[in-house]
Amino acid sequence: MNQEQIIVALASAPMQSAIHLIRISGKGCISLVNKFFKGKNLEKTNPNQQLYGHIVNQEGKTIDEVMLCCFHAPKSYTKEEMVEISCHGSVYIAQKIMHLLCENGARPAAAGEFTQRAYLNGRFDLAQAEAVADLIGAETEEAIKLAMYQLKGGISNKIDLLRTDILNFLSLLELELDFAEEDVEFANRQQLEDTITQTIHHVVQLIGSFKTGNAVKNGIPLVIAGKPNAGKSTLLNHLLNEERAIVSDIPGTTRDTIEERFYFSGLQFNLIDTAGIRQNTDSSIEQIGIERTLQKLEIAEIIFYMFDMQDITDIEKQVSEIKQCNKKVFWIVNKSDKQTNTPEWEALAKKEKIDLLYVSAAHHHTEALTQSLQEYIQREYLGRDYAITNQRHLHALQQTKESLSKGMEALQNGFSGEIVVFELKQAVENLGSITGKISNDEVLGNIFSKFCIGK
Ligand SMILES: Nc1nc2c(ncn2[C@@H]2O[C@H](COP(=O)(O)OP(=O)(O)OP(=O)(O)O)[C@@H](O)[C@H]2O)c(=O)[nH]1
Ligand SMILES: [Mg+2]
Repeated sequence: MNQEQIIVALASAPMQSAIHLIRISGKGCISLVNKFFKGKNLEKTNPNQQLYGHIVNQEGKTIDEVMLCCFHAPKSYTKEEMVEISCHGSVYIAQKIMHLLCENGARPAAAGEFTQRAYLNGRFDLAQAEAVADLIGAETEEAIKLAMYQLKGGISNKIDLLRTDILNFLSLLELELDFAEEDVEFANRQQLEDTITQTIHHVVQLIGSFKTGNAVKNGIPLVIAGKPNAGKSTLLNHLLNEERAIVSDIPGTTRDTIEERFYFSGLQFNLIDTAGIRQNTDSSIEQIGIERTLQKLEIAEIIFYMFDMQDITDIEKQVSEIKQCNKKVFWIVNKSDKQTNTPEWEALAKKEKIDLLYVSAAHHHTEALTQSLQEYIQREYLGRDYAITNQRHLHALQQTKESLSKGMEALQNGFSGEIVVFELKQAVENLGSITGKISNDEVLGNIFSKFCIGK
């Protein structure tokens, strides 16, 4: 991608709307727009102010009435000279203006190219640039909170501190190698071991935070499972507050899985209603549905396992099968409106060492469940100031941990300085790759291509 060229793109969504925003960036873009702007002379007016006028084509014919704003380098998003044109919200008009500019020296921007230029021009580091995409994609309070933290440099600062600590020792060890013949020791071995131990500890904490970060960013897969007729679809409808799934008293009503987004306590869940699990079914379609249920249980992070309070047969078998999934399970006893006496269920709960949550999905009495879910997500997912949300960062941190552990092993086993230096260098490089201190064109291309055009 040529950094010298003027780029242009629609920053608003390409659909009919009240106003469209066209972004133009690159040296000479003010003079380019000025050729087609009827109003003030853009080259002689102050930057950062809204100007009223018209965009006209080469024949002087008006394309649209617009407001525009010029920015001088480096005081713009890309740190380059920029113009932002607000035109009427017709895609056709916006395209005509962009076409006019492209015919006269600009070119269409690639996805994320404005942010890429901002990064290359030093506006922010790579982790912060990635946070811009997270912020745009954020759909919940928590997602915004984590993206904002990263955008403000919170994650980058943590990474930089760890990297600097290791880098300092690395320099001393390299110096020792330079003076190998004199057998000197610049790096205090005990301090080095302590620093590596502490760094591993922090890296492990960051890796652990990915569970929260990923859940917040991509939603938590939550599967409702149980025997046919337990009331799973009734619960789904109640949680979504709409008649999404068919409910009937015929066991085996839900055949295929039903997936919907569900927002709860500032988090997004991928709520999945499934076909009831039973052993003996003659229907091959129902059998396929059950197989899909089992697949969904594998990808679940949380399972709502539902019993019908009036059916206490083979509960132990069901519990043991679901426990094998190794997921967080909420054990729900539904239809509690029909029966209040529960000694059998309580005995079962005690034997199986599980907590039972009594609800009535049909009568919208699910407080026991929602309260328990609330407590769980508060404990497991919320209340963190920061979390890694990015797969790329996670991978780099895992690599860092591996290198540091190997470095430590080499140190403790008295291996040669070269090996320790090699591993610490790997760790420094991996940490640096998160903030973009070390990066290559391929990595950058991959990151920014996931942005929208115009950002
Ligand atoms: N009394 C009572 N009936 C309920 C309750 N919840 C669901 N039902 C009834 O139980 C029957 C089965 O409900 P569904 O929601 O279709 O059950 P399901 O678990 O999705 O069943 P499958 O799709 O066949 O696996 C329906 O007749 C519901 O009206 C409840 O809390 N109380
Ligand atoms: Mg159902």
